[in-house]
Amino acid sequence: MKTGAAILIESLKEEGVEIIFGYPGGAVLPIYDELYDAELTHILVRHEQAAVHAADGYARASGRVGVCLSTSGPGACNLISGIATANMDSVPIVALTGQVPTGMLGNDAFQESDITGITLPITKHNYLVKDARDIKMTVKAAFYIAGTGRNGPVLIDLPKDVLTAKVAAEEVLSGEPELRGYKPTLKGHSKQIKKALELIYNAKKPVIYAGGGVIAAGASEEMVRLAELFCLPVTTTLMGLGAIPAVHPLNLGMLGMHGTEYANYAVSESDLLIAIGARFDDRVTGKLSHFATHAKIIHIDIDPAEIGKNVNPDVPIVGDAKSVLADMICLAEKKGCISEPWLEQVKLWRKNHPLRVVNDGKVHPQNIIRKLSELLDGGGIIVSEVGQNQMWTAQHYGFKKPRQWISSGGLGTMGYGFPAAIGAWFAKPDETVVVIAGDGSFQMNIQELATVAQYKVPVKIVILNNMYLGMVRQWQELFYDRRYSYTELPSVDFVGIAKAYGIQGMRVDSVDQIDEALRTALDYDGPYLLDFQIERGENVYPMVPAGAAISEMIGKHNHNGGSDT
Ligand SMILES: Cc1ncc(C[n+]2csc(CCOP(=O)(O)OP(=O)(O)O)c2C)c(N)n1
Repeated sequence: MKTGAAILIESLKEEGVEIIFGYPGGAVLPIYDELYDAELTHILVRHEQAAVHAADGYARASGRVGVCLSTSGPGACNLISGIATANMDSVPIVALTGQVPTGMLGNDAFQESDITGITLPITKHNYLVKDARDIKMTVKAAFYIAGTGRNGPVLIDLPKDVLTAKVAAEEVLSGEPELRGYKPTLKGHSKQIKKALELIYNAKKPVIYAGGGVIAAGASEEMVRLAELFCLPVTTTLMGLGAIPAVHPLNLGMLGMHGTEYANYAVSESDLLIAIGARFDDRVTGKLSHFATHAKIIHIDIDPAEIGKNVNPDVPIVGDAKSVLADMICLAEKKGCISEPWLEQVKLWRKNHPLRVVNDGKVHPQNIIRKLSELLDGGGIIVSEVGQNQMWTAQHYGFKKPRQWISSGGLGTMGYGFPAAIGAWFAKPDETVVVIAGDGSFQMNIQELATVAQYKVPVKIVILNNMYLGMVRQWQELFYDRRYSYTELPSVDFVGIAKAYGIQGMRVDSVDQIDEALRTALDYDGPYLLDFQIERGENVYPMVPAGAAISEMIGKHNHNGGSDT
């Protein structure tokens, strides 16, 4: 006879789970009792929100399913923004929650919350397990659903009596779960693929618009090969950074609200947009009716629900990006560079409209990120928080490969970065993991300094400290007449706080300290916090105001390469 909790742990191990991020409580005591001597690593975070973000960071860095565990009621509710974050960015996680005993469900019992009801719209699927015999099959199905098709979070709610129930081994349901109606389409339709190639052959101003789906599908190599075959310029979304090396001559960087000017011009002028694993998010398209108006559109996506959601493509292809692109490359007739004048035009835009960096002896965040990129040679795993820090990092770090860049894109969750960096390090302990944070975001999960100290997680924490909720302050400056309503943050002694947790740190307030400070942190054998006092009023440019066309940027250059604003 085995308890439900024992079956759960066994099932997790069968799925190859090696690490769980969690926080205990009454409803999950049976699971914690099993974990006491299980051959499974459990990381005790200091807030359930950090558990789910860590599981998410682990999943993004490794490509495997991340797992988190919380108790019922308040514990489960603390997972919500992390589950929603994973859902918006299609990250495979399995969240395990405790629940009150089945007999008390619906009674407003102590620490009860209807977590399957609450998370229904933000999970790919969720389960309330009412019988211990179902645990194994449920775990199997959950991992399968989370990690196939368009990846996403799955929640399993486990009532306490189900966890303590004893079941004979032969009673445990096993085998392959039957998932009626769930059959992701992996292979693209060959006729559509041929049509797409025809459009490419005939294009004069083509652009690839690559999203996070390229990285999720492991399709970067194929994407770059297709681009090289016909010399197609590539722009990526925030989530697609790393799909093509930053230094690749065809790479235009990010597009959209804080994209490069040249990417936004290229997309606006294009006559063919090849969207791969991207979802035409409003931060990318700006005013939809003005987005790529001259372009025919090919849309490749694994999720049929994405096709036609925001734009109607001329050639829709449902399938796994890796498989579709491989088929395209196979069928492609070699035509060489299809449009030299277009490449020349794009090059000219790039030359005349570069991202701006200022070297005036002050501490500017762009320079810090460029220096970090130089010192790590574009390597490492770079995790960001949300706000200006995120956009500066996206713009200026020279990412080389997929799964190097971890950031909350769709939901934009402050407090995500620090715990996600912890999870990423557990996935890739040989990598240098750096979290770049705003002073506001960092304070949202600052308690995880304790977790870092306890497990000696050698993450490097780079705070771009402007003593503001910077991105909101930027909007207030530009669109609310400089009325800085509740966005100023008082100075915090972050180094002192780090020290209190037993973590080393340094405050940096002059430009000539930047290089040495970064080197010190990177060389240090353990976690290290750098508190950079950056120019307080610095903005992220260029910027497409909400609701404008992406070619209408604030902070752009004039066409000779000089400054407009
Ligand atoms: C949980 C959460 N609350 C509020 C916001 C809205 N928001 C977006 S950016 C931002 C300011 C971020 O400030 P900070 O972390 O200091 O970073 P900075 O922009 O200064 O780099 C806020 C409040 C959010 N994205 N997430």
